Amino acid sequence: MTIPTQKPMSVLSTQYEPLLLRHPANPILTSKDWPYSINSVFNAGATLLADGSTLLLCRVEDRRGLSHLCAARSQNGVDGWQIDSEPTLMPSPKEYPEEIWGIEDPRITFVPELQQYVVTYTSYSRSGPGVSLALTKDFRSFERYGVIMPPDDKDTALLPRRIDGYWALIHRPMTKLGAHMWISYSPDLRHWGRHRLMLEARRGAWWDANKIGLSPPPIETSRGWLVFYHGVRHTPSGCLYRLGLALFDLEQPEKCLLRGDSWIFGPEAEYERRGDVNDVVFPCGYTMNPDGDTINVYYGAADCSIALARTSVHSLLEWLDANGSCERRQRTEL
Ligand code: BMA
Repeated sequence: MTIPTQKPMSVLSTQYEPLLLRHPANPILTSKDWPYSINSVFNAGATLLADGSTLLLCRVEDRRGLSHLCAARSQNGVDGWQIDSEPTLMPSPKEYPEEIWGIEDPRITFVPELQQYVVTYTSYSRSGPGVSLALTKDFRSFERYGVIMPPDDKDTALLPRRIDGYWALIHRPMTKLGAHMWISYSPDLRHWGRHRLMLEARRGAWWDANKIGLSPPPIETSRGWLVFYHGVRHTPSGCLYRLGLALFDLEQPEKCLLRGDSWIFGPEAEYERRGDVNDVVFPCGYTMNPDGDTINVYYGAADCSIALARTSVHSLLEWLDANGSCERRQRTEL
């Protein structure tokens, strides 16, 4: 009797080289760490402070279901977190009615020209999510600009420098034809125009069909803006949030240079697969190590905790060179 020959491992296996490595201490922050009573903590913006410590501006959901933002600081970005004893930025619906149902999912950009951090976040209004902006020097007092993109819009970050004299904001308006990433320009951070489509959700069975959005703020590299974005796959048992990668032109950021086909990070660990919302990895921030290459990605896991994964600029670019293609070519293939 002949025994059928086994297929080689590479064909049978579903193994792939992970591009983002989960920290063994994950999840690094949960509701149990909080100095006051909360439901959950997730989706944190991240930045390095002047003294080299890490600041996370965390989305905290209270036990009514409404979110506010709370700062956590750590010397090494992994443990020893000093968490503000009370909320750092609360919704102010009296002055800002668009914040009636809370503020969510902050992204932080340090802007050298302003010597300030610009925080963009979702304000949950009666008409749905909109985009709000605030400036801060220290994450203790904030100058609020109010809503800058009306509902339904979210998943926003500011680029750290002007492009051709204008500030540039990436955001994700909802349209009848899908949820795509757009970029808009402003002379003063208040008035926005010159709206351009930046990256389209794919269609059909793709992992990033119909709904995508920016994840952390773009990373400026010598080859372009490196962008992590999330794709939302609707399945009969709920949504699957995964992460993809694309590269955009430095001086024309609406121009996509490379876009990967497969996702690079998805819910696998127990704390990502089970929570208030199952199967969600949702990064809103990263920090860069002094080597200028290692990236610490902070992500919300299953809308319940904050976790950390590490990667590097060179490995992300290498992966895009091997697995990415030009957006224009893809469009014609759709
Ligand atoms: C998105 C946002 C995120 C959340 C995710 C999964 O639309 O609201 O804040 O983590 O859904 O619930």
